[in-house]
This record gives sequence, structure tokens and C-alpha cells, in this order.
Amino acid sequence: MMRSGRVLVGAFLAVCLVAVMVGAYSIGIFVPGVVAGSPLYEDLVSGVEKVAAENPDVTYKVLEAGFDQSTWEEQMISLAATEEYDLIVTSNGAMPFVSMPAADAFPDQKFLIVDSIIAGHSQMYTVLYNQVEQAAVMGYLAGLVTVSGMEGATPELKIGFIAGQEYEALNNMIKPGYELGAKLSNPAIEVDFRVLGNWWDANKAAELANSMIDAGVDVIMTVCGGANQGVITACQERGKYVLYLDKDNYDLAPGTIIGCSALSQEQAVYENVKAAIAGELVWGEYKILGISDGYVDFVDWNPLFETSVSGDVFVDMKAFLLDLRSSFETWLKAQMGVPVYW
Ligand code: RBF
Repeated sequence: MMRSGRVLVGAFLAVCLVAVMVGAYSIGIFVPGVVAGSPLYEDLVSGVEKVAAENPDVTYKVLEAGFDQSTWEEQMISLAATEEYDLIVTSNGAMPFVSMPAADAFPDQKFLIVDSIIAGHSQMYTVLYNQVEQAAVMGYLAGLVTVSGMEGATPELKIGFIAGQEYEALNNMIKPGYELGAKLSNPAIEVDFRVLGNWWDANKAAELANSMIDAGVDVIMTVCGGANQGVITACQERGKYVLYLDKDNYDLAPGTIIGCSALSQEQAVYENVKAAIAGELVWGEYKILGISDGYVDFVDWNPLFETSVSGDVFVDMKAFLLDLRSSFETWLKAQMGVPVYW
């Protein structure tokens, strides 16, 4: 009996040792909302999936925390309290603050938080995108479209922007960036900005889009997660145009979605999760990724861009992108070089 007991204990220890040696690694993905329809959350999950597909020792679980933001802090504490996860991965600018009580309660818990920034928290690593650049490219295109002879373009120099809610990155990067790009294209352009108040109500988003279209808006940038669909449908029905942030998603509505400016969130998640597993992330640090790093770009390589805009808009936009990508010393780059957010 004694002997078989020892054998069992020995076998158990051997299994543990193998697990440690091959580096079993467990990841909790905290989605602050729902995955479907929110491009950055889709890429958050697919970035981790990619790591797990390459490395059988990596396991992960997805927690969709839903739209009641007042419950996120508690849900994050519960996730950390399982003490099951080597790493919790999450995404959006509020998450460093939402995660702080969980970090305080569980000092060994590490967090990789993308689309956000915080400096000097010893349990967190953050990755921020330069969304001034991302939105400025969209504003420039919106400006070209609204003065163009494209079928849906109105005589008014009004462009639109609908956001799910107001938050720091929106007010300090995305909105000023969009305005900067639009004014660069034509100083007389006005931005009609509306806030939906949530990330899911597609009907209300359609109502907002329709009221903007009634006021002469012909092109709308939408940042509303699952509610983007309402903006897309309204613009489809009225022959107007949509600019889609964060992902190459022309396919959702060819001819209506006429511009996408993407963040390489899947790649950023993939790389930084791998770095965390390898013990290479320096906790407390952050990085900011922009056009020159290859993590922010306008998707002009999808053929649907060329077929969705008029010839002159296409040529102007191509020239603008060439300038932006090749010369970091241009006026625009100088304007965007020191965004106010950090
Ligand atoms: N973006 C989405 O697409 N879907 C969401 O549900 C969503 N929820 C957010 C909640 C908070 C508190 C904050 C600060 C941002 C949220 N965003 C959401 C916006 C997202 O982080 C990012 O700014 C936009 O996708 C534009 O790149």
C-alpha cells in the first residue's frame, strides 16, 4: 500500500513538473461588452486564439461582461479571484481603472490591457493606438467625399460622426483627429457629432443617422460597436456613406462602407500575449503604436475601396496616403505627432 501510494504521489509530481516545464499557461479574456459586432473585441479574442492555436500549452476562457458597466469592476474581481489565470487580457481605455480593485486584491494577477494606457502599475502592461492618426485619415476622406460629385454627396459641407459614448480616447484623440483631417481637406467642413449612449441600440443609431442625413450629412463615421449596423442600414436606405473604424469591414456593406481605417489589434494582442508567456513584458510599461509602426492604417488595399468612391476621390486619397506613409515630416504628421491624450 505504502509503495503504491508513493508511486501515485510520484506520478502526480511528475505530471506537475511536466506542466511547469512545458509552461502550461492560462489566459482569461475579459470582454467589456459583447464580442459580436465590436471589431476590437473580435480581434482581442482572435489574437489570443492565434497564440493558443500555435501553442497547445496555452488555454483560454472568454468572459463577456455585458453592457452594464457598473458591474465590470465586480466581474473583474471575480475573475481574478479564481486565481486560475496567469494573465487577464482585456481592451478599452476604462479597463486599467476597472481592473485596479482586482489588482489590489490579487497582487500576483497580471493584466495585459490593449486600446488603453497607464504608466507605472506593476501588474499591468498597456498598449495604446495613436487614434489621432487613425481618425484624421477618416476625416480627410470624409472631407473629400462631401465636396465630391459622388452620387450621395449633398451640397452641404457637413460630415457626421456617431459614437457609442463619450470617453477620454474619443474626446482627446478620435474626435479631434477626425476634425483635423476634415479641415485639412476643406476648412469650411462642419462635423455633426452625436452620442448614442450605449454600444448596442441599432434602432436608435439608425434614428440618429437619419436625422443627420435630413440635415444634409452625406458621410458618417460610426464607432458604436453592435449598433453600427443601424448606421449602416440607414445609410444604405438613403444612398449615403459610412466610414468604419478599426477593421477592414467593407464586406459588411459594399458601396455603403466606403472607407475603413484599421488597427492591427489582433496582431498586437498576439505579439504581446506571446511576450507575456515568454516573460518578456515589462510590467508597468506601455507602448503607443501608430501609422509609422504599422498598427494603424487606412485600408486602401481592399479593392472595394476603389470601387466605392469616385475616381477623383480615389486619386486624392491615394496621394494623401502616400505622403502620410512615406514622409513623417509632413504638416499633418507634425500636427498629429504629440496627441493630447498622454
Ligand atoms: N467599442 C465597441 O466597438 N464596442 C463596445 O462595446 C465598446 N465599449 C466601450 C466601453 C468603454 C467604457 C470605452 C471606454 C470604450 C468602448 N468602446 C467600445 C470603444 C473602443 O474602446 C474603441 O475606442 C473604439 O472601438 C474605437 O477604436
